[in-house]
Amino acid sequence: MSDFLQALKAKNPGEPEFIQAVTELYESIIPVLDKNTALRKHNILDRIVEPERLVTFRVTWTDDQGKVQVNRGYRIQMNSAIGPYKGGLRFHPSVNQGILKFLAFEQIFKNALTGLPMGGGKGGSDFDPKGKSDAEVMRFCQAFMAELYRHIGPDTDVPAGDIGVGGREIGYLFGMYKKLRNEWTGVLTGKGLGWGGSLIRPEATGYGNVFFAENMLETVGQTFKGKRCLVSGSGNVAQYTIEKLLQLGATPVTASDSSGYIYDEKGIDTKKLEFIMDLKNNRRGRIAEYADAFASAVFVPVDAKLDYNPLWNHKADCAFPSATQNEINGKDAQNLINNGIQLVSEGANMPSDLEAVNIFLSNNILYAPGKASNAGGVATSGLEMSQNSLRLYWTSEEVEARLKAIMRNIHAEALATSKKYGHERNYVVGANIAGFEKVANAMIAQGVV
Ligand code: NDP
Ligand code: 2IT
Repeated sequence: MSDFLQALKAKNPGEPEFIQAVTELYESIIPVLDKNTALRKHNILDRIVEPERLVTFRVTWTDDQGKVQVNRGYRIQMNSAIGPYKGGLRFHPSVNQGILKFLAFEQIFKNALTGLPMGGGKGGSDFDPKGKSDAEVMRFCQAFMAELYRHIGPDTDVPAGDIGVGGREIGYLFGMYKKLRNEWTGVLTGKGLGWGGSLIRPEATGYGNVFFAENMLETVGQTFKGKRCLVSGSGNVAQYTIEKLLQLGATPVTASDSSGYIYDEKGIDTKKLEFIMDLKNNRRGRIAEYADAFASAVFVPVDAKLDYNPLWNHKADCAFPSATQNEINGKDAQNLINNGIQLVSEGANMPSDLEAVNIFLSNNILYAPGKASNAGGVATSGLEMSQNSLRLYWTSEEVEARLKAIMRNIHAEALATSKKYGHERNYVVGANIAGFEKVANAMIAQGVV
């Protein structure tokens, strides 16, 4: 292992996801570091892995039984070289500093790839929204913002949603920010339509991922028509991935949540997708109910004894992991390959572990890392910021056209960069180097700060 990675590990104990994310980027950029002496002179590598600022705070709120609850809140302001810190908030019991640091680190390069002026950040809490009443979620969001508000602002740091944070939570967070600051500004993205939100922002991550995958298929003269697709997750990203796949003539056959997955051999059609959206967004139920509602589907519960996820062991052409980090391990990747997978495009952040990534690359399938393929969400957040600053709204056609163009540019840039560095069609190398160069050049230009 390199001295750099060894020192990183020693300095960031107990943060395996952060080490994993940095390792993947570092291995891609070695040729750039070797060639560019300015990067070494300005010690960009050691600087870029250190958060500019990391805030952690107590969040105290009262549950419906009158009991006082305590959670831990975080905001990681990772890099502001090319714009205000930008990135989501995650509310999930697994949230810790290492997970948020990996997400904030990925966000730096993803945001750079969009071509919009956004730095990298991430935040959240170990709060678990599952099973909480609306009133409890509101009180938690208000307590969270009562501290966070002093660290953010439309030109400083602009949070958005991620796992466990959707339109409802953004509404409560925004309301509290506005009350505390007495100021209506675009300080959060993912706001509701009619109070500053952008059309297509809810759809953007899933749609963007499918656009990216469509661009990859184009390079081999293919389309989505008739392709069977595996999708994991059943939240925001998964839902709109399925929607766009249907519009393009593909057949999505799976969806999942943390209790298991459904496999629908006839395919998830528009009506069945409506069922999933109502189940997850309104009734907040479990995906198992899908198999009760539709005879063509089976539900497979999570089996902790297995060292692979059977969702990835079905015959399919394309896969869209859209739940969480490290949901595809080496065995899953091999199962996908054995079942003839042609394309894997990541909706989630870092859903494939390092072994899985290497298996995809060595089998020469079309493989898109999340920082390129899921950038449509944050890109459309950037478009929401632009609309808020202009104090006007664009139509859904206009926003979707811009999103599509941004995804096309990211694809073209990652592909061209992979070629330039002698790894043609390796989108990992292409995206990592293209994102890194933009941020590193800005850091060099701005001096040692
Ligand atoms: P949601 O909260 O809307 O949905 C998350 C989905 O993933 C749910 O089905 C959830 O199941 C499942 N899930 C979450 N954690 C786990 C886990 N530990 N094990 C198994 N299943 C799990 O989140 P999003 O759809 O917004 O986010 C999904 C992924 O996409 C994340 O990796 C996120 O970082 C990434 N992403 C999101 C963007 C956005 O704009 N929202 C943008 C770019 C990336 P359950 O309900 O049972 O917990
Ligand atoms: O991981 C991500 O890119 C997001 N959760 C979206 C971030 C944003 O600011 O829209």
